[in-house]
Amino acid sequence: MAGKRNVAVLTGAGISAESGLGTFRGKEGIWNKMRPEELASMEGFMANPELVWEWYNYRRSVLAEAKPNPAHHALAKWESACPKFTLITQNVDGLHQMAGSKSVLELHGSIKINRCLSCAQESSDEPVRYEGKIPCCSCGGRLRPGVVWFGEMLPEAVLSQAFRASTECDLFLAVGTSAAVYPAASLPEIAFESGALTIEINLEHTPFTESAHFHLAAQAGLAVPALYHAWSHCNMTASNNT
Ligand code: BJW
Ligand code: ZN
Repeated sequence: MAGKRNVAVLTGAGISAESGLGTFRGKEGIWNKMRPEELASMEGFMANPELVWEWYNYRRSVLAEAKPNPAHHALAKWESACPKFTLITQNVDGLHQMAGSKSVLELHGSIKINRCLSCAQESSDEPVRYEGKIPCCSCGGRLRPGVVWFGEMLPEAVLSQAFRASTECDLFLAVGTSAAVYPAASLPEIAFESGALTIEINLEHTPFTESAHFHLAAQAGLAVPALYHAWSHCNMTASNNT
């Protein structure tokens, strides 16, 4: 990793697993029990808003107790130490920011935000709790979580920054993502095709594994701090010698 001064990282649900948050896919993933279209699409929300709010409120309550783990902390340190560092996350949990990362490209929004279906106003007040009725905006419109569901567009400016960083970086890490959901899943491939050194950290193989230069079959909480130490060791040495 010596000389790699433009680093981009894509994180997924697996990086927060060691903080006690559930993943979508994989052995313990929620999609083993529920259909994604039921919980993470506008059609699912329209058909059963109570169920969808119940799920998001459950996740908000788990998140209220959750803390960033060593992988989140290592990425925050990496950002401060690296000349050009882009952190791209598919997660909506805010744990990167809680660990001290200053700039985070949130591809799929934030679970802490509510958005009104009528006036589109966003609020990040105390999480709305589903208590038998669907939360409403002050305009009377129905609120939804401020996340990106299947079939919805990702925030355009955020996505284009993520594409640019993946194209321009010289080291790309894919951490705890099944690389199954587009357009996020195209970012590691773009980095690989653009000539970056690509490293995947995942307990399981993914569609990206074959293209990655290295696949580290390890927990993110162990592998990311170890990689950061290795990177900082060889890059501090390199900069001291020049
Ligand atoms: C560990 C670990 C540990 C565990 N250490 N590792 C091109 C081709 C095919 C389909 C499409 C395409 N373009 C668009 C689509 C459709 C669709 C899509 O991709 N479908 C595929 C499933 C086939 N994409 C979309 O609809 C997207 N929108 C879009 O493209 O708009 C344009 C458009 C609009 C209309 C028509 C056509 C195009 C939007 C996608 C939104 C995804 N939303 C969700 C919910 C967000 C809100 C919420 O959190 O509730 O995002 S779904 C869910 O999946 C969530 C995640 O961010 C996302 C990715 O999951 P992630 O992060 O990878 O987690 P997991 O659980 O899948 O994997 C965890 C991994 O960690 C596992 O591999 C474990 O092994 C590993 N792990 N513990 C290391 N300790
Ligand atoms: Zn409103």
